[in-house]
Amino acid sequence: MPYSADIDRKWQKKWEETKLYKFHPENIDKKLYCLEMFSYPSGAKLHVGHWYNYGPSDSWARLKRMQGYEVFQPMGFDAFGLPAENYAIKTGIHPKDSTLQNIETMERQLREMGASFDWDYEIVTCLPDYYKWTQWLFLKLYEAGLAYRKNAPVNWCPKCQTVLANEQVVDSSCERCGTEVTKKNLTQWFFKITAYADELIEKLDELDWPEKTKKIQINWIGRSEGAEIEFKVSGSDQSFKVFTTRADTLYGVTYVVLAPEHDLVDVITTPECRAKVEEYREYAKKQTEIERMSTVKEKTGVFTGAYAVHPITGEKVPIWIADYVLASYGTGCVMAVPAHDERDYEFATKYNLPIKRVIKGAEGVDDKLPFTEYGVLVNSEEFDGVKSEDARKKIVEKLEKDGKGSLKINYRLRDWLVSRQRYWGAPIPVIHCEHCGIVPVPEEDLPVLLPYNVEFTPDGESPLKKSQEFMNTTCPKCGAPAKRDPDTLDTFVCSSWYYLRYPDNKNSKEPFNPEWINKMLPVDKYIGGPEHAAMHLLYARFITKALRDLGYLKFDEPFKSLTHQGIILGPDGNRMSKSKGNIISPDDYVSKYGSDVFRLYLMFGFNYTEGGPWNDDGIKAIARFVSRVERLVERFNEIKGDAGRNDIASFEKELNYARHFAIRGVTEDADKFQFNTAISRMMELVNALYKYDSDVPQKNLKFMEEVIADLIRLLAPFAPHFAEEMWEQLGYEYSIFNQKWPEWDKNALVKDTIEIAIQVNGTVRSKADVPSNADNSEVEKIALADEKIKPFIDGKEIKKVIVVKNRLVNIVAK
Ligand code: ANZ
Ligand code: ZN
Repeated sequence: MPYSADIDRKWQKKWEETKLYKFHPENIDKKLYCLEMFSYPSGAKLHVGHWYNYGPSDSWARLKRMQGYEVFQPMGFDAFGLPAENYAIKTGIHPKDSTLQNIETMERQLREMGASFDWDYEIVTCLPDYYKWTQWLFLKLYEAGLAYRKNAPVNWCPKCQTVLANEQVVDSSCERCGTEVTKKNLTQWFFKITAYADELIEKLDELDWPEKTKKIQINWIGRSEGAEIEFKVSGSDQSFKVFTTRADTLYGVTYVVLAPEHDLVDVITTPECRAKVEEYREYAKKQTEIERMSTVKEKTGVFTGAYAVHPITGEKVPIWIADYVLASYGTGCVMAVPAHDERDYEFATKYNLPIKRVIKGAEGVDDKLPFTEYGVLVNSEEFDGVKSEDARKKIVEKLEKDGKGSLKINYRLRDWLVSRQRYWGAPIPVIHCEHCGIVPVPEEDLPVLLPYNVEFTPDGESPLKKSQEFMNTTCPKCGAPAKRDPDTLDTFVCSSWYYLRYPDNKNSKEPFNPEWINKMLPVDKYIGGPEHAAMHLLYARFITKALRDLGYLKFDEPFKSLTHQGIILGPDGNRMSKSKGNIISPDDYVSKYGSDVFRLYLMFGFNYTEGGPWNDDGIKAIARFVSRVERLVERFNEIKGDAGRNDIASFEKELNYARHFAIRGVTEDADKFQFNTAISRMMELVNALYKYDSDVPQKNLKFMEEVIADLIRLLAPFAPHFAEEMWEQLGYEYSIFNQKWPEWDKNALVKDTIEIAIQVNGTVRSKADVPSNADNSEVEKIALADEKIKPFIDGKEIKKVIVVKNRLVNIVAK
């Protein structure tokens, strides 16, 4: 029976009946935690992306299983969040109903894909037995001062009617729906991820992660070393601090700039300037932060009428407001040095502000600008020969003595905004009491259940606010009537700790047993999309560190090793989408060729970490390869009773070489997720077996059987159903996945002869096979006796013969 989807079903059934993928906790010393980012339960069928995420990574896990690891490979669903809620708004189907329905469908399809997940460890984040512990996590962070509430201008998506974390704003638009994001002042909950900024950078060094991802995290955190310098407001007792990375340019300051939103603006603006300042503040409010940071946008600003006093020279410099200074970075104030900063230069030329050059050879600024009396050239006077960096230090030291400045490190990273004004999420487990303020829900009262009957059409308010039943409660502290928090948690909170729950998913007393979890984690291999570089991966790292500091975990990092898969694009090179009509459905291929052919093709036709535009040119070649293996097994079953030989002759040696070459190649390449070359090695081995079959009339059948068995073992992780079937047809015991992964024999890979080049005076004139164990004088003899070089040395004197072992012989003749 040729391989088909029927064979897939046969083995899936058997695997399930025999619990083949069961994780055995007693083998903890050999555990390998292989985790694929869990899925979002969407209603549609599994698409190529799902297959590409989960197929090859499953093959990797199967490889590890055969190599003797006790693989823990769980799967679950990231089930709260906007898509289900938006779908519900559109269709009227409750998010809980649609989500649970989708999970059922998806789970079935994942099983049909033949992925070796141990479903006993499944988690679903929207179910109370999970989100109870998401709420627990919130309370622990709250107790530790790592969760706090504050009023702040936040990113607001007018379409989704909810706040967004900075990370969820892409090109000033909502990551989910593309609507332009605005700012809104709201009281929100934050997690203090900034407390871990330094460690989040430093510990990256220890991780086996793609360099690009590390860089994204470093840039996102944006550590910046500089100084805070105090300026007094002239004629008042007010003062403000600026953040600068270039204290060495302090003598070049000719004006200062406050962010338009800065509190001091109201206080210092003079009556004559007030109207203009107010008007400008209104204008600035409408700009997004990204627009304001843009280098191409023309700089604008207005004068406040007030002056600041230069902390060293005592000179008066005008105070402006301008939108290129952000309220949320540093101190929200900048000392402007137009001679050495592009933005300041552009601004100063536009508004006719003075420019003082204090550093020689600075780029981008006219070199002929005069030095004024306060302009200090960094390599002159007291700064004679001092490098810019040292000048920075010297100036800060000088300021420090007078209490006017100090070193300061700033971060771009902001605290993580976790509250959402949406329905489909874990309720925030606090109670607001008129008398006691914010009171955490006692742990024994968790979970705070998300009510089912709620009007969730978004109107900017939290939907839960409309549910009296939910909102009204009593204060756990004083017993007075009190209100629940109407907000829900960002879904990234659910996914920031799920890897800790899997190995202990049924624990009803605690989120996980710490002793057990400290044995099971960190995750040995994490596989998922590169789009999670700045959000999920940063949040998960932060939560791990916070729980470590709270005494629950003994490790610093959740994911030791990380691999990103690429993306399969539509045949037109665009992302697959319904609107572009370029979606490729795996189902058609799977029903035509069987899931293993489809899976093999995904690994063979693409470079796993890169992906690329879909094309199915190669899928026929893969189908042919599979049927070639099938025929080989059939053929062997036909001839296995024949009289054979027992000795090892040269053709056996050749086949043995191909066998061990394939074992080494597949083992090494697949381990690095280089599946395409691994599959090529197996194809070569199949060719070698065919050649052996046709060239050698009287075969060593025992040997041939060994090679075929090794081929099927090699194939098993990549074509699991098919390999299981072939294994059975060869008459072996179930299951191939309990077989040991073959090892390669170094000696079989030593070729008897090696081809070397023969040069005369540096030009290659011939090639020759020499015994691989020949010494230099033997090789020299063979080279000199070579017929093809005769014409080039005849009549000449051999001056010298140079032998480069295993590579070439150069004859110097004159
Ligand atoms: C004077 C100066 C002179 C600066 C010079 C730069 C070059 P990073 O590296 O990103 O930390 N700055 C500080 N706070 C700002 C804010 N809230 N909005 C906009 N710009 C701000 O950048 C630090 C530099 O960005 C600081 O150093 C400051 O300008 C500006 F030749 O101070 B500098
Ligand atoms: Zn109270």
